[in-house]
Amino acid sequence: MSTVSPKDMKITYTSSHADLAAFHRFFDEALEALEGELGKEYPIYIGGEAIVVDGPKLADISPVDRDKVLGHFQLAEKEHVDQAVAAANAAKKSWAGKPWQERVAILRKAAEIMRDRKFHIAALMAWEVGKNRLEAMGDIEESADLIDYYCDSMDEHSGYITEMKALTPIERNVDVLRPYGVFAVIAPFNFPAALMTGMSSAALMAGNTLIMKPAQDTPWTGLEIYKAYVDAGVPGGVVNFITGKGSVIGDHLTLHPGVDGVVFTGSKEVGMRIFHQMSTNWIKPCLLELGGKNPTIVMPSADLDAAASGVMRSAWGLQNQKCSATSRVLVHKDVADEFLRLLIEKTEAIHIGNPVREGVYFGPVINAAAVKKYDKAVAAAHELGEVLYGGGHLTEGDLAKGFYVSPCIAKVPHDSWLMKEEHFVPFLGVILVDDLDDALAKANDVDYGLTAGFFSGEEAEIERFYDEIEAGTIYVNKPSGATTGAWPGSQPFTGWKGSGGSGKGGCGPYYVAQFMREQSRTRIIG
Ligand code: UN1
Repeated sequence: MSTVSPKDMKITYTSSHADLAAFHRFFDEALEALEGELGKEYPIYIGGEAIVVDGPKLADISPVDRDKVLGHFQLAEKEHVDQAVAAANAAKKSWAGKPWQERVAILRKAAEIMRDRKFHIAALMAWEVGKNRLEAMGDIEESADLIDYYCDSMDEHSGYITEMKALTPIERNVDVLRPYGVFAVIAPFNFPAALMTGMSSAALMAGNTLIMKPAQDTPWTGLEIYKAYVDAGVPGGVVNFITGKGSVIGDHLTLHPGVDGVVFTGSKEVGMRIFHQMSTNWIKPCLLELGGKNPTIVMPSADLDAAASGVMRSAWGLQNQKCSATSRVLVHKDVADEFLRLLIEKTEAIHIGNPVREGVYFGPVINAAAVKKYDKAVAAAHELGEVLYGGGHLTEGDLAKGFYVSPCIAKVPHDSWLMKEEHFVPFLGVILVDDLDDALAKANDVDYGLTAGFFSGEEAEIERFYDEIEAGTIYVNKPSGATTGAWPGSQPFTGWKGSGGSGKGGCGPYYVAQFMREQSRTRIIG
């Protein structure tokens, strides 16, 4: 039996080096312990105070099993948003006034706390999102690594305090990056730890105070991130935590006059609405990561088995509910038959089921609305193209209790809406292309530009892909995930065009700086 400790075991989205027997043992223990915690009620936190809202609660139901109620969360109203914004404003002077090294030290501690609790958080996340074990662990590991990486950015840049050139001998010029004030942090359901942590930790170490709002479907994982901050020493008020319906409190929060900036990951539709509405008297920072319609191109010179593996993993990991997922394949007509045969073979071999169980790769989609979206895409594919694989609901045995659909592969026309819009369900569109010109033109002919994958054995083709693809996070010949698996410090996760707001991504060297505004300080000393 392995002697490795739970904390020392490290899982990333692409790692296969861990002692998996020990991993599953620790995971089983965490799941068992979790059973005793189910069904509790959780408050919101404003200014460090736990608050219970009168009226109905938000039931946190597992997509794996609709009868499994993980917990009951508060449905915050607009007045709670007002209170949270007031608390964040009251706390901003003291937090921004702390030496940056102190903020970094507190946040590094939060990362350690997340690592201490990672099996617990991964276990509850697996139930809450319908994520498989390794993906759930990757999500919380990434969270801790994001914090450390952003802390390293602060250290490397000495807190973004830079001595500038003196124009005359009698002056001293210093450039400082300073926080904006209060940030609203709005996270999606699919990476409820990593995306919440990435956005919030960068905002915090930059010296901002926060109102954190997790997605309606994943409040519990969001709460665990809040708790890690507070337990590490982030004062209540500096972080505030509210749960509720986006339709009730979302706009009130993002458009609040007391909010100085918004950082949001979610749909392009919502992100663009926030962007257009939030700045009235002056321009406020609005950092957006808005999904993708990510292509993978397969050329005749490619290792087709590697290409099929890469597409299989990036199309079906988390049931395609990743902004980074491959949702379009552009395969050269000369190798299309063989590539599709391999892709279908690998898709057929996927273990579908309750993703909380050992060895299952593919679980349910997040909710009933996602099933509807899937049905609409499949119906359109039958009408406009040809469904090659899947397309139905899965209801055998225990699957009937959850939101299960089969992975669907369909040939559909490039100019149909199926190939232009992000569906966020397990639907993969395939088109055949004539050559690299055709592939690049079609790959770029969408509003999005987040990730892209390329499989080719030709150096000149690879260089053209690098230069001409319109996407921020690109991968060549990666069988462990054609377009997925970005990691802090290794792959900045940057959305171009409709996929992002600032052209600088999370996981990258320029991220933290975006949460600050510049101040040039000139002082005459002689
Ligand atoms: C997302 O895809 O929604 O690169 C976020 C990846 C992960 C997820 C990013 N870091 O696949």
